[in-house]
Amino acid sequence: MPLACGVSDSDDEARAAASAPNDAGESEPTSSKDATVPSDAGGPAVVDDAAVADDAAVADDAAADVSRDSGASAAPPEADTSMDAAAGQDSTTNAVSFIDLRVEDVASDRATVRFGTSVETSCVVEWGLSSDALVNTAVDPDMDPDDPYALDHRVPLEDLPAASVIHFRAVVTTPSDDVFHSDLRSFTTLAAEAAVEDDRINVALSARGVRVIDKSSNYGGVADDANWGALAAIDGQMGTEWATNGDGDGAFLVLDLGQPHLLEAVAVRSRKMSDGSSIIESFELVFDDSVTLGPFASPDPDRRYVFEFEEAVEAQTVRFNASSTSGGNTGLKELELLADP
Ligand SMILES: [Ca+2]
Repeated sequence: MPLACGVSDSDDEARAAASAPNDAGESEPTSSKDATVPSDAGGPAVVDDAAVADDAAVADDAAADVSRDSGASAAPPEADTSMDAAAGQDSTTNAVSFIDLRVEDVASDRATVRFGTSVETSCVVEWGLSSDALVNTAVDPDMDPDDPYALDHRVPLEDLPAASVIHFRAVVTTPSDDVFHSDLRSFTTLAAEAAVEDDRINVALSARGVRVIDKSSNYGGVADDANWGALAAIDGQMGTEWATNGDGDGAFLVLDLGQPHLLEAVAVRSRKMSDGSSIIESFELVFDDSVTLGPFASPDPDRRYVFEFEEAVEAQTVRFNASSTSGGNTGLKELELLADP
């Protein structure tokens, strides 16, 4: 597909250019930013300031960003345009500039990358623990697969390691399939808060053979194992989401755990969209079509709620019903059912 082609072509160039100066210890714009931003990153604001200041210094236009993307910081912008053209992309008149690329809401395990583009694009953010191994890909939850192009982009990164330097860049695609990369950036996640010990296991994980036997819908009618499909609610990752096709309060999901379990608690985190819709604010659970518990209030989609049952419930099938929502493409980042091992 066009995105993959474009990405891989300039990947090698960007990585080679980005890693060489690091190894040599030279002070080159991309590597010095990469090295200095995390060191004084006491919090999101510092990262933003540093990033914005750096942008301003090199002129916040398409040439600067695309230039740094290809790593040819000493080369004139024309060289980058021709580089894209050489990769089979006619981007001479379609150069995309990245506007105010920044990191917000940095926590111990997550952060949000935000930026604008000068023309409408679809986007992903590639991230990793090393600038030459951006092995993870995060998407914008607002992105409509049928019309994914927008000027403003908000990409949550989830499941990040605590107290770690996260390297990332934005990759955008225009409607004509031209691919552009932002410069490499980095930030440092916060130290982990003292975790409450919980040696129970999540028996709702798809990796344990748990099946989705019914659901209200998947966004766009996709398969359960596709992006936005129901299995994304039980894959153990906050970075993936099950989204319904506008089911609002009618969202539901039914799991077959494979065998009866004595369930002690449920953990839930809703999805959310930037317009405030799609949040499951409360829900109930129905066990083996007989016992109903809830509603449980889960109003903050940035939080993983854990609800302890007054008495453990033995069940093999569990139905999750949204009770109240903010409407729209409601869904879940993750649904966990906790039991003793
Ligand atoms: Ca998930």
